[in-house]
Amino acid sequence: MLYRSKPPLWAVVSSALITLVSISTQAAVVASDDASQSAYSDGWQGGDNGGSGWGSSWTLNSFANGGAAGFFVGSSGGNGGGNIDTGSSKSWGMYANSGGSPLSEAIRSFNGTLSVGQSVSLKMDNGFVNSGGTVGFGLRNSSGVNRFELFFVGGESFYKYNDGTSSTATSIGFTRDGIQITFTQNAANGFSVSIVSGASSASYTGTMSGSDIDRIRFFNSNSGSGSDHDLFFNSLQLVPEPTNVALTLFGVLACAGGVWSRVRRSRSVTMAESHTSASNRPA
Ligand SMILES: [Ca+2]
Ligand SMILES: [Ca+2]
Repeated sequence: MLYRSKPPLWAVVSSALITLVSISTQAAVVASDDASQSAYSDGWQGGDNGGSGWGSSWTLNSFANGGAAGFFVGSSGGNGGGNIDTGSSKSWGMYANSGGSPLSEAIRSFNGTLSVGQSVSLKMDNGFVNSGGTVGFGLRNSSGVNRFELFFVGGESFYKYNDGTSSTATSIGFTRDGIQITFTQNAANGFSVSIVSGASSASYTGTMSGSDIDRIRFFNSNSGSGSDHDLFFNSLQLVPEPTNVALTLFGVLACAGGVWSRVRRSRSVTMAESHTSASNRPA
């Protein structure tokens, strides 16, 4: 009876394996892409599926709305300042020229849902942004709801992020040299985001209203006319592999299982000793 109270090894292992398989099927697959991949040698079009690991090809939407909007491949040095290019001077370009309320947006799905421990990183290089324009990216769920956004609003001084509830200004100021952003889901609804701009960097943590991110959306809403107003992205990555996330959790589970096993064993021994003492006690 007492011996049976110790958790059998098969129960601990099967429980951990069920958790591991569950996490592996839910977590997003490791993925990467950049503008120097062959899919973009003829430009950036809807249906392009460069890199590897993604849940979909690019969906590119442009809404002229009285202006002009669209996509191209070129050097992000074209908007002034430095660049975020890969290969032979290539970045993904987006324009949304003044004359109305033009919008260009590029959307790509992950192969799975972003899980605790996984990160999305990318580079963004915006040009000037007219007052009334906004450029940036959002991490969304399958219904298109933004769980997190990072952007620059024309006329302001600093990049901002939005956790789905409110916007917060970062300490990273406007630049045309490009910035690198790493977003990490660090808890069920928690995130951390780090931004590197030249020699400056800043990190923030927060809470989202949901943990079902499965796609990214780049957007240029009316940045303005001229190549110095173009917006660029590049070097999009999703890491680590779900097996690494699962194995880490497997290790935690196995460790917890071992501790639990020792606690139960210790209790059993204590109970066995007291039982022996009780049974040896004179009636
Ligand atoms: Ca192409
Ligand atoms: Ca630039």
